[in-house]
Amino acid sequence: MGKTTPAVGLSVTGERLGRMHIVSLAGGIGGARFLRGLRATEPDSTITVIGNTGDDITLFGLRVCPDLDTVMYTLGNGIDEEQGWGRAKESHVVKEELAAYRMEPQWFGLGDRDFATHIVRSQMLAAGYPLSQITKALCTRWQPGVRLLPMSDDRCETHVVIEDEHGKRAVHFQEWWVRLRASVPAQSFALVGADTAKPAPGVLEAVEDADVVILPPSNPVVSIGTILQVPGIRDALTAKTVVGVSPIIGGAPVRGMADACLTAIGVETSAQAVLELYGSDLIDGWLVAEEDEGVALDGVRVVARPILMHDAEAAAGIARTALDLALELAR
Ligand code: FO1
Repeated sequence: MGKTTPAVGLSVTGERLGRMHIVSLAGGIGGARFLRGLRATEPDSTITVIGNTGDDITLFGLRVCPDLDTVMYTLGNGIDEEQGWGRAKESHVVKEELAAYRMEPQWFGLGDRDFATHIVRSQMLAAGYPLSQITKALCTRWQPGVRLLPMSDDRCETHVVIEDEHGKRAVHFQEWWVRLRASVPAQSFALVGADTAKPAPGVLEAVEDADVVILPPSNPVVSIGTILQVPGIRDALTAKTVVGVSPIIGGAPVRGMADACLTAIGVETSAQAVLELYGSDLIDGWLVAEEDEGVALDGVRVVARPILMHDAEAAAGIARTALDLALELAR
């Protein structure tokens, strides 16, 4: 079933030979929480996270990378746990001052501590550093315990085509997601810049070197789907053993607005439909909730178990199951 023989093997006494290399694609909140579980269940393995940068936005002259920051803050213990994004113990004085100057947009909540990250990133971008090196520098402070790579150093932004009283137009993903709360149906998504984007340095090598690849329950359209659109990444992954965790339980997304995104691309909101969206050329194993155990697709091993990440313990258990399934399929 598996397409590669993992570098790890089990010696005759059963211990693991060498460190396992795991690659995981991640979006925002759900992905970051899953990765915390993956790291907890595999403290000795190296984990390379390929982060979505389609959500990135320039505000007040600063480059903001929400999904990279959510992974970095969550794994670095700086996240606002209950919000799932942004910094803990945050204040918003700069935001209030910007509003006093009638600066727009006011609908995106940038906190004072968070601003420092965007100032460092923007200063390094202006000095000519690529996003991958900047992310590495920021992670030196946060020590997330994984190697965090942007999917690309090239600018690729998800824009959303909508039609409302102002006519048909494309808005930045964050405006659709945060200001509109996806209340206006997305007619389509466009990953601006995808056709000329290259995988960031180290991305293809990490996939090539991986023993297994795990897809967290991130948004299959605007997070995982975005990363798969960077030329070269999806092809590299199809050569590996890949196990994904369904982001849909029953007929609803666990969090976020994956249903609005799936509907926009004409895909039903179900664990079966997302598996078919990813395809059996990419997915070897698929974790679904017990209520979805009827999900099936030729060439894919489907495992049903609780997949709600209600706490860190649960996330680690789900990650463990995904990893064990991947190792079994990789043999
Ligand atoms: N999400 C919101 O719903 N409202 C916000 O005001 C908001 C601000 C924000 C600032 C920095 C950041 O890194 C993330 C932020 N997010 C906010 C979350 C963000 O829109 C999503 O996490 C991702 O873009 C989707 O995964």
